[in-house]
Amino acid sequence: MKRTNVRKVLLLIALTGVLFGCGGKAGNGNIGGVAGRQAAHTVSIGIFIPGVMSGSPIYEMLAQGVQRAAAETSGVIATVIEGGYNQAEWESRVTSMAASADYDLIVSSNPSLPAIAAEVSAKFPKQRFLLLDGELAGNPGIYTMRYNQREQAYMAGHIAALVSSDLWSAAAGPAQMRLGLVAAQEYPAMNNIILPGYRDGAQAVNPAFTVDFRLVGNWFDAERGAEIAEDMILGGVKVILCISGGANEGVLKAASERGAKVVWFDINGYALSPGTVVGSAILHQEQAAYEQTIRYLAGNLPFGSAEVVGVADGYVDFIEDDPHYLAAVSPEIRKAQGSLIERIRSRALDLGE
Ligand code: RBF
Repeated sequence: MKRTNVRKVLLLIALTGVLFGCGGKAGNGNIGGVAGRQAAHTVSIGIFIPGVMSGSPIYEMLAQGVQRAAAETSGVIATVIEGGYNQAEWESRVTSMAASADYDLIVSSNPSLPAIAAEVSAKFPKQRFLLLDGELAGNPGIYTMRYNQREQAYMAGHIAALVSSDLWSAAAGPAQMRLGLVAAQEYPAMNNIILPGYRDGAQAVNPAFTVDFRLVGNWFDAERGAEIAEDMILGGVKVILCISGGANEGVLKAASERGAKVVWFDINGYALSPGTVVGSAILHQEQAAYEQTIRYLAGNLPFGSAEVVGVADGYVDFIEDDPHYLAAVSPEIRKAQGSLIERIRSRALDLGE
């Protein structure tokens, strides 16, 4: 995978597209399935949300980025379609979108979407897909851009371990060398990338750290999220990473009531509970969605290819300059975390993908 300055290239492409007012149609070989549509000079984009927007910033950022690109380009409309929490229905929802031929491009985000899009693509080969947070190479109808979530989770585990060590100080036993990870469900990116990345980041601080990994069972149940977090905290866990959509709210509440700490994922979460949220390992998904949509509208999205982007490319990050972070975490911890981030950013530390 080519990981050279993807961001700079994308910005250049974006700028070119905007300067020349690319509305998407002219010379755009990548627009398919629009033959019957009469609205000349209109490009229609369907944003498929695999779940619901509320409580899942990764989806809010997706929609915002695509809509920003659409708003800046004349003759482009973008429509949000929420797929809901029943994952068994997603393929038929996306099939209907393709069958309607209403959308030149279907945009979505989630590791399960490439397989769904491939099924739909076999039936509707002219339909084009732009998929973030997932990976599939070689399908001429599909472009994917996956984030390096090993880096994201590693940074989360590193700050969690630093903060936990600080809270327990000396004389920590096995129960004190445990960090929490509350996930909504299991999926390959969670089990094979995020969980091990989180554990490895913690073990870079101290090899004795282990992870208490638990599942909510859905992406919305805040009460269940709170119960799990409480149980973890009673067992000695002081710092919890939560990746469970709307259920994160419950984890945050339980932690703040019991003096435990939380690491946030995907967006800046410090202000949600100042002093309780001690880290934010984020994705620049709004920017990615914006840039890739602009790239599509300029006729330059390389369908068939799969890109992976990380910290050094500017799409994965850890927020170090938020006043709540400065207030919540000691200078020593910030220094240790900052040096890790710098090593990843400069590629001195290569964590793999
Ligand atoms: N992340 C969310 O924030 N909200 C969701 O509703 C959501 N649903 C998902 C459903 C499936 C089947 C999979 C595989 C992932 C889902 N994710 C969801 C996780 C998302 O892709 C990503 O891993 C996390 O947001 C962490 O970056």
